[in-house]
Amino acid sequence: MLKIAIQKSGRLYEDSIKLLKECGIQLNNGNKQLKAVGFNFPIEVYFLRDDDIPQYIYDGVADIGIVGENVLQEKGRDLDILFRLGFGKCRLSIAVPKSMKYSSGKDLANLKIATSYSSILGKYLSENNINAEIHEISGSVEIAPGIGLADAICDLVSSGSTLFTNGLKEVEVILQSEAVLAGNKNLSKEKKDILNRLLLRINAVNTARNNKYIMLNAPNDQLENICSILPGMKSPTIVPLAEEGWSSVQSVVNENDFWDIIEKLKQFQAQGILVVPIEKMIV
Ligand code: PRT
Ligand code: ZN
Repeated sequence: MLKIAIQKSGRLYEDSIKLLKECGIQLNNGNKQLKAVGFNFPIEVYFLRDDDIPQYIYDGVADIGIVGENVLQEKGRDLDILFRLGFGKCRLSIAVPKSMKYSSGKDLANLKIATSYSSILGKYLSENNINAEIHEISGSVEIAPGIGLADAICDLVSSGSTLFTNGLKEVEVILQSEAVLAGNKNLSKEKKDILNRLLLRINAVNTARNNKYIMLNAPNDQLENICSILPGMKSPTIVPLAEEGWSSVQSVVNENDFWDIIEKLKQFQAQGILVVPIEKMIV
């Protein structure tokens, strides 16, 4: 069995469980026990605190795990990053009180910076030749300047509202992070085989999320134009309509290009455009 560690509760829990489910893996219990077993796939799921996941994988207690890159880098364990999962996105940033004048990293010199990420911050400061003091605390970092414990902070930011409500401004982004699938570097042949099966599924789920299936009707004299902007997986499917001179075109479009393509399709006289989500996509 392949052993995967995921967060027991917290921001990555829901998305991690959802991913396993979308990969067709059913668990005998998904609910806050120490572990669960997949009954239609050879996998065992361990529910842990995110901070412990890199060490468990490194020690081989778990083979792979889902964890934020921020935690992975902070713990500094030598693991493989197998897949960037696209959820749990955030950044690790330095923030200072709104009233402080700030123009560059040099302004951090001699400040006391509170953080739970002393290793990443330490590396950043030394790489940039900034001589600042790191004050390690384990939680509620954002209140440190307000209570006089530190001059600045280094913490995770997503919407920025925590910084805003604490009178802080973001001045340096030192890491962009998302949840990743990390793995032990020395997996057995059997485990690697299971992992490859899992990766095929994760890839299919992720590719599907980033693409949409599109169907439309178009006059035949516009088909060449329309096909030039709808590459599809191999090439678009074209089916004649019952009405003379018209065809139905079906293809796959990437989420990022979506609105640009729709605007062009309208220019090329496309009608009745239908866009539907794709559940799985194996290319
Ligand atoms: O109990 P356990 O140790 O497992 O969980 P935890 O409390 O340490 O972690 P948790 O569940 O809060 O976060 C898990 C992971 O989610 C992190 O390691 C990140 O990879 C990712 N993530 C994504 C975030 C955020 N976004 C985030 N916004 N983790 C924390 N935050 C916090 C941040 O620390 C700050 O307090 O949210 C606040 C800022 O959010 P905004 O939206 O106000 O900017
Ligand atoms: Zn944690």
